[in-house]
Amino acid sequence: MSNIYKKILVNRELNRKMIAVLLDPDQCRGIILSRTIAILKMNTPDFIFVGGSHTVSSTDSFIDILKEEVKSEIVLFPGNGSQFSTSADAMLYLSLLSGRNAEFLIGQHITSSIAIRKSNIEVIPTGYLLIDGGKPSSVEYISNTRPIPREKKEIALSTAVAAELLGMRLIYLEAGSGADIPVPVDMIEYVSVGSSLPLLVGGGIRTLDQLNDAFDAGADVVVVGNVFESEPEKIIEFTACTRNYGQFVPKEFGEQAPEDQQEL
Ligand code: 1GP
Repeated sequence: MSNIYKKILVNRELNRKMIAVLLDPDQCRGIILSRTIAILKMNTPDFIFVGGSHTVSSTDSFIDILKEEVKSEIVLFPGNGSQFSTSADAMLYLSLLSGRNAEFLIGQHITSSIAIRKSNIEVIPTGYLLIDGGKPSSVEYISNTRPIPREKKEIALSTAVAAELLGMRLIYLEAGSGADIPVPVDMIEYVSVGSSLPLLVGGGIRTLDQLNDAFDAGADVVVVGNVFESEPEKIIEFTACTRNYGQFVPKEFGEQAPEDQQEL
């Protein structure tokens, strides 16, 4: 079994930031998939997340293709229990704690629990918090829940601490794929300081400044998907920026990470 959670904890301890490239099997197909794989072969992000809130394509075959071609660990980011795949290295076992829809708090988990237990997949219980990203998100629509308002950082923190007390291992602050505006940095900072779990942040991050802002505010892993669907080449700069985060890199090194920053 993989030990992706341990890798997150170790990197967090060393203040090494991580990036997850999110691929939705429905969106990443044909020529875009080929270009994306070619780039991922040369630029290995810490993780590839696979999933989507409304994915209908086969997760299994998509992961099998990726595993033949790329080295990154593959983590399921399922929109529902049907997106489970034994081909992945790990899965985020997501509970949509910002909402009050029992189906996404526990229902989908019951549907998939026996199959997950029989598999050899690493399961990472994750408190999933949807934050208002400036426009209605697929998660909001599909789950029929409301996001936490952007200015309510106290609610986000209380929810994150509840996740911690319930025994969850990660917090994911999500503005929704393609959000107009990412999770506010003051909310990331508030949750990061007030809770002790590793923090994933995603939704609407399109630029290196936004990536660095999320890291500066306390995100341990930033998840980026949408922008790579139209411009997979951006994976190169996002991966390099993450590797070099917080380090002085002399110009002659270009985008090559110093040896002591190579991944675990
Ligand atoms: C969505 O947080 C992820 O679940 C990534 O969001 O697709 O907007 O990068 P984007």
